Amino acid sequence: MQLEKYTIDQHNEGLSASHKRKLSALTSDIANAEAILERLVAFQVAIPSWALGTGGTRFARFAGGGEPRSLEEKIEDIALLHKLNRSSGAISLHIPWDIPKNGAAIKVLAAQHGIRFDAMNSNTFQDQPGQPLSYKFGSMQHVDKAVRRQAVEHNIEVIEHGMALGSESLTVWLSDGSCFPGQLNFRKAFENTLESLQEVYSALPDAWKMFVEYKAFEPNFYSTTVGDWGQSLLYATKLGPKAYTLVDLGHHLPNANIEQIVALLLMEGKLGGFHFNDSKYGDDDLTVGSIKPYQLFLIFNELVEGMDARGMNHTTDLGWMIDASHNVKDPLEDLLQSVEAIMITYAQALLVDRAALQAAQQNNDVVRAQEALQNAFRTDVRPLVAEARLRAGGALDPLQIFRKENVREHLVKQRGLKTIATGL
Ligand SMILES: [Mn+2]
Repeated sequence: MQLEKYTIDQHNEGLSASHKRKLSALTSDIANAEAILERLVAFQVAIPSWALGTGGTRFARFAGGGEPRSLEEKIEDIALLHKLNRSSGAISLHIPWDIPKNGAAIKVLAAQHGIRFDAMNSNTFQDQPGQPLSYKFGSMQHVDKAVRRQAVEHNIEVIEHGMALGSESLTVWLSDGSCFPGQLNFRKAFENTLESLQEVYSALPDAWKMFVEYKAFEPNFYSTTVGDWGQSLLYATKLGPKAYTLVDLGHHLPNANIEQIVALLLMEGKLGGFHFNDSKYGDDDLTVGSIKPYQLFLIFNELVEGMDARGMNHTTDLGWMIDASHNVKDPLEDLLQSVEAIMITYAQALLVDRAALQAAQQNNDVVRAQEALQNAFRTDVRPLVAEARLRAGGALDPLQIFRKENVREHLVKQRGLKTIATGL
C-alpha cells in the first residue's frame, strides 16, 4: 500500500498548531535543541524481515491478516514505516527465511524507498526441509565435524547473499548449548564453536563486521555455548578485529546490569551491534520501552557517553536493530511504537547534562548524579522527536495516520486474511 505525501502533509497541517506550542515550550528550556534534532534526524534503526508478520509463542500464533507474502512485500511494509517516521531506513534479512531470488532487483527496490541492507542473519537453530544433517544437538559446537561444516557453509552462503545486497555485516546467533548436565564437554564445545567461527571469519570481505550474539538461555536450558557477554567477547577477541559482541536486550538473566556491559564493551572497542526489545521475564519480544523504560534510558546514556568517548558516529558505527515480534499487536503498529520509544530514549540520553554528571561523580555527590540522569529521563521529549520526524519529511503522529488511513484493512484487502509471513 502506498501512502501519498499529501496525506502526510495534510495530517501534519492539522496537528501543526498544537505541535508548535509544545515544541516551543520544550525547546525554550534546552540549550542544545538544534544539535539534538540533527542527531535524531540522522538516526536509523533496522527492521528485521521477520518482525513484519505476527509473532508467536511455542503455544500458538494468531495471525492478523495482510501479512507480507514475499520479500518484496516486506520491503514495502518497511517503506511504509520509513515514510511515516523517517527512522526505519534499513532492513535486516534472515536467511533462509528471506532468500532474495534476484539480489540486484531487491537492492534496487529497497533503494527506491531509501532503504539499505543492514546485518545479515544466519540460522543454524532449526533444520530446513531437505537439509542433510540435523542441528538437534547444536551446529558450530557439534561433536560431528560434518555438521559443523554444514553450519559454516550456510554462514558463508549468507555472506554471499549479503554481498549482492550491499550489506556489510553478519550476525551469528547460535542456539548451541545443552539441556542437561553431562550432555556437553564445555571446553570442547567452545573449541569447536571457535574453530567454526574462525572458518566463517576468514570468508568475511574486508569491509565486513561479524557480530557474535549471546543469549543466557533458551532453547537450551542448562548451558549456552555463547551464553553471556564474557563468552561472546572471548570469541570476538580470539577471532580478530572484524569480530564484535552484539548485545540483545532480551538475552540476559534477570536484573543484569546491561548498561555496565555496554559501557565496558564500548571501552574495549568491541561493541558492534545492538538489538532492541523489552521483557518482563526473559526473551519476551515485547515492544521496546513498554516494561522498563528507565533501564533503556540508562543503557542509551552509556551508549551515547561511550560512543562519544571513542569519537564514534552514533548512526553508522553500531548496528541498531529491533529484534522483537509479539502475537497480540499489529506488527506494523508495534514497530512504530518501538521506533518511537527508541527515538524518545535516544533524545533523553542526548539531553543529559554531562558536565553536571561528571562533576557530581568527581565529588561523590550521589544525589546530584541521580538528579542529572533523572532530569533528562523525566523530560517529555516527544515534541522534539516529532519535530525531527517533521523535518525529515515524516508524520507528526505516525500511529494516528496509520489508523486513520486504515492501513491494515488495505493490506488485508490486497494480500488476504490468511497470509503468513515467513519466520518462526
Ligand atoms: Mn537478537
